[in-house]
Amino acid sequence: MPTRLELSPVTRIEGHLAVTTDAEAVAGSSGRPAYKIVRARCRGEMYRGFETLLRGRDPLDAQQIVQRICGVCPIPHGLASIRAQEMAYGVKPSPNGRLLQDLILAGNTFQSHILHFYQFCVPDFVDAAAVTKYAGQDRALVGLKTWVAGGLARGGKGLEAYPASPLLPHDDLPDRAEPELAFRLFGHYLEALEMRRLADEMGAVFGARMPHSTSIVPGGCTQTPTEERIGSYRSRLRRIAEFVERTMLPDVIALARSFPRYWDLGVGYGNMLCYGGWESGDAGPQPFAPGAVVAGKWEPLDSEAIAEHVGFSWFSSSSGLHPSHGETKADPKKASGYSWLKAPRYKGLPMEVGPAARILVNYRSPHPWPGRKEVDDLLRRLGVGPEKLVSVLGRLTCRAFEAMLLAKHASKWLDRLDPNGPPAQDFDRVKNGAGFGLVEAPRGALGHWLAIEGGTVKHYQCVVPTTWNCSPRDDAGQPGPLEKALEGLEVADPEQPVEVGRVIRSFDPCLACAVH
Ligand code: NFE
Ligand code: MG
Repeated sequence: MPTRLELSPVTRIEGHLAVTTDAEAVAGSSGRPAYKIVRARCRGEMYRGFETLLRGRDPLDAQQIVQRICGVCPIPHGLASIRAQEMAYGVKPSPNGRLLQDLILAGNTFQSHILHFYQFCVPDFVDAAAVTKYAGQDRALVGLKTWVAGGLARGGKGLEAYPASPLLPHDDLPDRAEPELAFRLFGHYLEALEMRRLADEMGAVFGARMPHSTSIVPGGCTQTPTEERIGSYRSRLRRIAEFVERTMLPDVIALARSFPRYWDLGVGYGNMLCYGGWESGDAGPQPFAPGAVVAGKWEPLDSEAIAEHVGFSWFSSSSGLHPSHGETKADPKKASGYSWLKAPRYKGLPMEVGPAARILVNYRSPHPWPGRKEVDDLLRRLGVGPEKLVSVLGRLTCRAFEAMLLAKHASKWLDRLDPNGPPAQDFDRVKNGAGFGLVEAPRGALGHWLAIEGGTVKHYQCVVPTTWNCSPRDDAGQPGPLEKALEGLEVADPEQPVEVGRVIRSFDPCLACAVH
């Protein structure tokens, strides 16, 4: 008899994700009985309605409103809206304007990637109670040890905020990192909080404030790139670059060496989509070019081939529409529905988006890509081939690796800022027009589609990275990418399904974004 396993909500992420899996008993590799997932369903548990509340508003307000879709990745939402407006207004950002927008996005991406690994992912692999056994002198770890030990001495008091987390004593927790690795990762957990503060400060240098920037506008940015601001950004970028290269990437590699079987878990379809997105000015190679990988083969991006299915979503809208005429009609009682996410498909296929998609699409591209040699070096260090990048560990290593790559690009973008040049390009508003903006958010390909009529928003649709990754089944019954990645996964102990959490979190889901 299949066993139903319900994880709701999945903790440590933004918003409400529920995952239901059906598993059957199998002989486990350790000789004990285990459970193998035969099917999984991802459910977005809330409706937000940004696409409908934008209708009838001034399009210039859109980049402010859409940033409120998320506190983790507000900048890509703002920029997708700005790209869509720029297309509608027929304006191209000034060179400074584009660089400033990309530098603000870079700050936001560092913040999000560091958050994902240390705050969301590490607790899946490390039993924090192990820190009570720490005998070294590291001040951060000694502080953490005192805090955890105090909580444990009070019977978990003060730690109740983490009911499902390894901060509570679980001597029987399966498959956890050895103490030495645990000490190392938890020591950096605290440093990561400081790095995230720096990354948000970087965003605020040109973004005027974070998390929701007030300075990004169609045509560029309202903050001028003064020498002082450039210096302020650069000093923080240096520290982030050093942290990513000397701490985060080595930590991810150390984790990979301790849990090598996760190169083969959470694999899924392997179809990858990348919008490119980083296009500062017109000079110099950019971090990622757009494209797709389908059945292992690269192909150019065709944004007309995107459609959203709603057969299994709580929407009564027509299914299979391109987002330029997509609809958002909520139908919470729809019998076939099981999620508030739509199911975006590319040429009818479920596609994975995110750091692994950005890297694999560019790695497989026939065009020259400056990152290819560095990916080869990384793969050599890891002792795996590029096909392994579609896995739990592939997603984690790609995230840290691309943060390093991005830091190098951001440093060059800073060099190209002209303190005497205009930070934005002027433009004329239009009564009627349409456009779309494709960017790369930390979690992957993000698109906003806009139509303006009579000077106000007539139509607005967002297709968001987590909507791609955590989508429900489409009209043809094909599971979404995360649903597929969970199929066949073995769970050693259904009371402690750590494997499921590790696969889910490798996609870095953000449900606040996904349901928008
Ligand atoms: Ni709310 Fe977002 C998603 C990212 S879209 S975190 O999914 O990254 O900009
Ligand atoms: Mg949408």
